[in-house]
Amino acid sequence: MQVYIGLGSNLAEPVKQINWAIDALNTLADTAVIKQSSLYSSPPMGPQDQPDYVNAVVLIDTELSPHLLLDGLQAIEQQQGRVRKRHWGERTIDLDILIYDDVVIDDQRLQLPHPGIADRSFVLYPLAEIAPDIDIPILGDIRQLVENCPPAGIHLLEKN
Ligand code: A4P
Ligand code: MG
Repeated sequence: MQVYIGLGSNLAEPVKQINWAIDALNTLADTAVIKQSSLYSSPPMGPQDQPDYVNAVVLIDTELSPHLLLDGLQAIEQQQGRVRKRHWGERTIDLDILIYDDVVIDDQRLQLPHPGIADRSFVLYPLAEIAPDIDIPILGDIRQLVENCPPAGIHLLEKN
C-alpha cells in the first residue's frame, strides 16, 4: 500500500529527530520509505510560546494494516522520547498517517485521511512536493488544496 506519513518536530534538534524517524520507518516490518520531501520550517500552529517546527512528508510502501502501522508509528514516537504535554504543544517527534491508499476510516483511534491536511501548509506543501498529482480521498485534488491554503510563514529549510 502507498501511504503518506507526516513528520513534525520542534524539540531536541528537530532535523535529527526527523531523520531518525525516517530511518526508523525503514525498520518497520514489511515497510520501506520510497520518497522523502525536503525539510520545511514553520511557526507553531497553536500555542505560540514554543519553538518553530521542522516538518516533512514521506511516502512509504507497507503491508501493515492502518492500525498496525499506527502502533509502529507510536512505538517510534516513544523511542524518540515523546512526552504528551498539551494539545498542539511541543514534541520531539509527531508521526501522522496522512493518507493510506484510498482508505477512509473514522474510529476512536484513527481517522483517515488525516483531518488536518487541508488547513495545514506544513503538511500540504511537503506533500505536494512529492505527490503533485495526488487526488486525496474525500479532500480531492492537491493543487486545489494548496491554492486554498495560505503559506502561514512556512519556508524551505533543507532541499532534498
Ligand atoms: N489519530 C487519529 N488519526 C490519526 C492519524 N491519521 N495518524 C489519533 C496518527 N494519529 C491519529 O495524536 C493523538 C491521537 O490521534 C493518537 O493517539 C491517534 O490515536 P497526537 O499526535 O498525540 O496528537 P496531540 O498531540 O494530542 O494533538 P493533535 O491536535 O493531534 O496535534 P497535531 O494535530 O499532531 O498537531 N505547528 C507546526 N508549524 N508544525 C507542526 O507539525 N504540530 C502540532 C501538533 C501543533 N503545531 C504545529 C505542528
Ligand atoms: Mg500525531
